[in-house]
Amino acid sequence: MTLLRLLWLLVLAVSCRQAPPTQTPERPAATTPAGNQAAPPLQTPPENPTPTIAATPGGAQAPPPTLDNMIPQPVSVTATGGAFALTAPATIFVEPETEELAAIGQYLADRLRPATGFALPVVAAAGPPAPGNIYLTTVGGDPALGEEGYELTITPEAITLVAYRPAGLFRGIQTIRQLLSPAIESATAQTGPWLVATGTIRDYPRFAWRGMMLDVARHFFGVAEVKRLIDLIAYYKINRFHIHLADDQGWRIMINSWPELATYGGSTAVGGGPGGYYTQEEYAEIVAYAQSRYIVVVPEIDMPGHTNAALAAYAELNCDGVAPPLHTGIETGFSSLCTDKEITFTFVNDVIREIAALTPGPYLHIGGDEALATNPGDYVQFVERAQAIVQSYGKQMVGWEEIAQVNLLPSSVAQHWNSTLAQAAAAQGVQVIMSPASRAYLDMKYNSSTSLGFSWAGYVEVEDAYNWDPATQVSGLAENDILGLEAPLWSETLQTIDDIEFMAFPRLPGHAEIGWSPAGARSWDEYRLRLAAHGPRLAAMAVDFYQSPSVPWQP
Ligand code: TNX
Repeated sequence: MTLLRLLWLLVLAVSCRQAPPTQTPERPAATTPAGNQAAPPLQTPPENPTPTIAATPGGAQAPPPTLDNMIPQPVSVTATGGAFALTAPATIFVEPETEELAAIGQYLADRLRPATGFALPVVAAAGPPAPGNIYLTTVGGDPALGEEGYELTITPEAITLVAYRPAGLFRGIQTIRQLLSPAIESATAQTGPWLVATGTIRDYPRFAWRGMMLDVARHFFGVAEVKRLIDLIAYYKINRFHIHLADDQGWRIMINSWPELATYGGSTAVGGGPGGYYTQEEYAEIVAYAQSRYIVVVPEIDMPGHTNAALAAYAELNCDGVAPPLHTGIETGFSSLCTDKEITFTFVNDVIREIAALTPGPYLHIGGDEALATNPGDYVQFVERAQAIVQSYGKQMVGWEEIAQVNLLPSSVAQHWNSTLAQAAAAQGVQVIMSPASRAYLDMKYNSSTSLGFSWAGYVEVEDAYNWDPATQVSGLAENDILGLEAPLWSETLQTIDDIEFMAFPRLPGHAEIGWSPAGARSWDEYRLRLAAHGPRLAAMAVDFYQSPSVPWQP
């Protein structure tokens, strides 16, 4: 019998001897998402922080906890064979006492309270707390862990999460969530027990850019839907949310100096539905929500092509001065801003100025793809001016790989999707984000019977989405040319959050792992088992995911 098994039997023996609880645990008051709100004040620790193993009616069937089923796979994991039991008196201690750390502690408490029913107060600590608690700290954090790395130590007495920077604590919290049983993600009180396998994890990302893109232009998705998606991607340690805010079919953000972009240009969608747009306050709310999850929002206004919505809203942006009708089809490549007119650059400057002012992150994406209706010489001149405008507002320009045809600033970033143009970007010393359509496009169908999505880049089964590597995908691009990867979700065929979830899951966790975990450690045969264990987690989060037959899903 293994040591693990012995310890497990011991935990069960202790828990079975306890009487079942006579009352339902007290439910905490409703909590609001951290957002950009000030962190709640730290609370006083409860009188008796000594842990007891929770009674576990029905818990005897629960499998022993393991450190085996994390996505992304951490850099190093050492199991010690025991278990920590999270119980009702537990407190989340944070050190040092800052608003930022209090908010991170509160975020963890908010995730753990609904299923456990525990109060989980968040309290400032001075040094490691008494047994039975969770301790989140940047004190003594190893600088070698970088911005997002963390070290997690679980003993039978405590869960201790140490990071060099607060973002590392936030990423480590996702690991803690994944080490608890899937029921922890349930929105309603569950039985437990809430055991975490003991051991140590040291972890940090391979790539700085691990993104997802949502197209809100072809179909519009509201603030609540976007926030839900942000929460789901945070669970897999994704750190960039690229939002495609304007395309032929819709302009989705209010620009105060050109209001009809949103009010008219945003008034419909693919198929002729009502469309919609974010007010500047709503966009700022999305940005702050992402920021509280250590996710940088990358806003994209696609130019000079993919601009029919803007051209329809303002006749003066057209070379012939005539506004085209709104576009509700799915064709691309037919629209262009008029690069010969100075008003076009006034427009570009106004749009970039307003969006830059609302966006704390360093990046502004100007699109630049499929400008088939723009003369090539005009394209070069346009992108170079757009790049200078982006720079003048203190931001770095990101563009689809077609921008490699112009002189790029070293700080600009090119996004590979479907050509070898990214090589030209790298040759200029520009870093590349990898979004190869045949692997990373979340709008590609899984197979011929997937009703949503397209198949122009092929079918992308869960295995195809996992089995690629950013550093070997395009010849001539090496690891140090690559900033990271991103999985774009285009929305021509998607109308609801369920549609988004079905196309993103379970491929997105694979991309998250490719971006985070060391390359050498990855294999589909091993990954599919970990992914299988995420089925119940996604189900507990009510995610509508594709149950690929190539994954042995756990019930
Ligand atoms: C190509 S990827 C596009 C998008 C479409 C997508 C559909 C890229 C830079 N352009 O405009 O929505 O294909 O899969």
